[in-house]
Amino acid sequence: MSFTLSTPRNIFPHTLSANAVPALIARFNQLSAEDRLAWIWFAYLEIAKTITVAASGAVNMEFAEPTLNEIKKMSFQEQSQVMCDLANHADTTICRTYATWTPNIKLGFWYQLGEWMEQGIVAPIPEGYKLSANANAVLQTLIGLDSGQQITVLHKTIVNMGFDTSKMGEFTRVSEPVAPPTEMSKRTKVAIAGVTNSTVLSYMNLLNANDFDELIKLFTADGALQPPFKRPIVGKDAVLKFFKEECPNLKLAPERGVSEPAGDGYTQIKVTGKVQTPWFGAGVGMNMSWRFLLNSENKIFFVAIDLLASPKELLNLAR
Ligand code: 45D
Repeated sequence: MSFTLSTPRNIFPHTLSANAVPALIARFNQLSAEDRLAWIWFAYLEIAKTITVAASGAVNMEFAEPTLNEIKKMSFQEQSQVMCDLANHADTTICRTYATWTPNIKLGFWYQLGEWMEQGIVAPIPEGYKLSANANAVLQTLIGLDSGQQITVLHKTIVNMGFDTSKMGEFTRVSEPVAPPTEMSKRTKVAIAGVTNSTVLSYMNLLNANDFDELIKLFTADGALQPPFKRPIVGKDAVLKFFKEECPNLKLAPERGVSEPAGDGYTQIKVTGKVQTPWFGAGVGMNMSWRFLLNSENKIFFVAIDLLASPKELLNLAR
């Protein structure tokens, strides 16, 4: 038996991921640009009732600053136009700039605009704006999701805005400089009930320490990582780039797992637990699973990370 990329997608096939998230995003994408913008505003207000967003420490604002300053100087009408253009994936200079940013810079940009909208510096959602009946139904569905799923929906909608990079030809991605890894003396160590595999434990500990150069050494040369609701990222270089651009300051708190042979000297390990993002800290613990496929040298050939359908799934370690 030999392993290809399609094999590991079938390990622990009973893992129930949060399908409510893509289902809701598909409905969101059907709304008009104005409705999408207003929808996010209402969604954001709803979420802010129970959890606090913190930009400080989560993002370095300097990369979005020139664009933000440009927007600050515009009239309300022009500002509304820029925001609608972003929601509409229009072909404008700002939409092209936005498209080059990493997700974190995009979040920081909107965080700042949101503050300015509240302070009256940027055009607010018109007072008394009424969402269409359809948009309101989509909002009610969001309100019914758990907070980890809610912030994932917001994250996705923000990342999807701007011009389509696949239509841009050559461009340089703008990402924040990589912060140095946590000092050895300040590192933490996870414990996972049912799992003693050193690669899996190191994966968690090195990711928590932002030590991406060491973390990538745990992978095989053609190793792959599949983030929630995405296609797998394949090969060490691509995975390392992803870690550096999109994974600083995450907090992984794995709880339990199961390990078993998968044939040909391979081992499959499923771990479940919580993950925190720097944007919400301990305020939101996302229910996650990691499904690892390790080769006979204990290197990661594949790891799939999923947002789980419900807290009940944290206990689902069945094959
Ligand atoms: O349009 O093991 C306004 C991997 C109105 C790596 C607004 C991982 C108008 C490997 C309100 C102003 C990464 C896969 C907008 C693990 C408007 C690994 C603004 C998992 C847009 C575990 C709205 C990591 C705003 C995970 C400001 C799962 C919204 C990380 C802000 C998940 C929303 C992180 C924010 C998530 C959302 C972060 C800050 C889901 C952040 C979400």
